[in-house]
Amino acid sequence: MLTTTLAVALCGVAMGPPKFAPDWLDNFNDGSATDGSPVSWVDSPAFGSAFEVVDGDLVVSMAPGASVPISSPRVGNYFADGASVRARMVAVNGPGRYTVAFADAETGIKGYVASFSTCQGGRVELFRGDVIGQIVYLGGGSVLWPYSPVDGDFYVQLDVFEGVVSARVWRPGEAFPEAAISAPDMTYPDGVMSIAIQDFGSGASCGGIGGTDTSAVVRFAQAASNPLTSSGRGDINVDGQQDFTDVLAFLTAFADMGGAADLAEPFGQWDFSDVVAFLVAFSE
Ligand SMILES: [Ca+2]
Ligand SMILES: [Ca+2]
Ligand SMILES: [Ca+2]
Repeated sequence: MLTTTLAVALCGVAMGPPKFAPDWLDNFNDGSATDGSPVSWVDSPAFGSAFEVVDGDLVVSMAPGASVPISSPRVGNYFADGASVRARMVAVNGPGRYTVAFADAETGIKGYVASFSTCQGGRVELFRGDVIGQIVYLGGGSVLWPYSPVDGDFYVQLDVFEGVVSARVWRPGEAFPEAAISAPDMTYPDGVMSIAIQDFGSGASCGGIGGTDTSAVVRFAQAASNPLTSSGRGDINVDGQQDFTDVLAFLTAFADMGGAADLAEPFGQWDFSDVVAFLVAFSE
């Protein structure tokens, strides 16, 4: 009887419909971006790219001698019907543009780009690419923060679903924001996720000391076939996921009176309001 039940159960598992789940999240903690675990990062067909994993983060930099000051590694996992793509990163040696994109697998151009740049103290923009050299501007705006992208970690997210494309940017510790820019556009519903950074060279238009050494430190990147709506506030150990290791990390930081656990006023004090803030964030 038990054997029969087990056999039926196993049979049910084996014969169930295949569940294709292209969703992925790579936090680079395994030290490699090209090992297929969980995904493999490759060069964009459109731009040069230079990237390596350093201390559990993906460092994206300019390829030496790049004719176009853009570097764009990507993941070939294909999304057929929209995607939500996100990265948490740090801008290094701006001025520049730091983006996540969703574009076709063949050219790497046809699709959308959500950009955060050092212009105007932090500017969010949304673009559509059609062919090389032809970029359609879908919208932009300054971020109402008292800082620029060069001051620390930020999240940038692009959503492409059901004829609407949107971009948003927020900081660790902040609630998941409304889209900063939304545009009706249904030109490219499918594609793959990429990260792209652009060096602004002299930086004349956007401030900064120039040079061509812009890079981005990417804490994690992910792509999902449904909209990503969590803020990541409960992700204390910055691996892109909220799980029990974050609870342990919070408790450890709380006991040590570390900044990672000082989540609520009064700052500089570790009390029950910090615990409540963590639990609220963790339940998102
Ligand atoms: Ca890996
Ligand atoms: Ca985590
Ligand atoms: Ca506190």
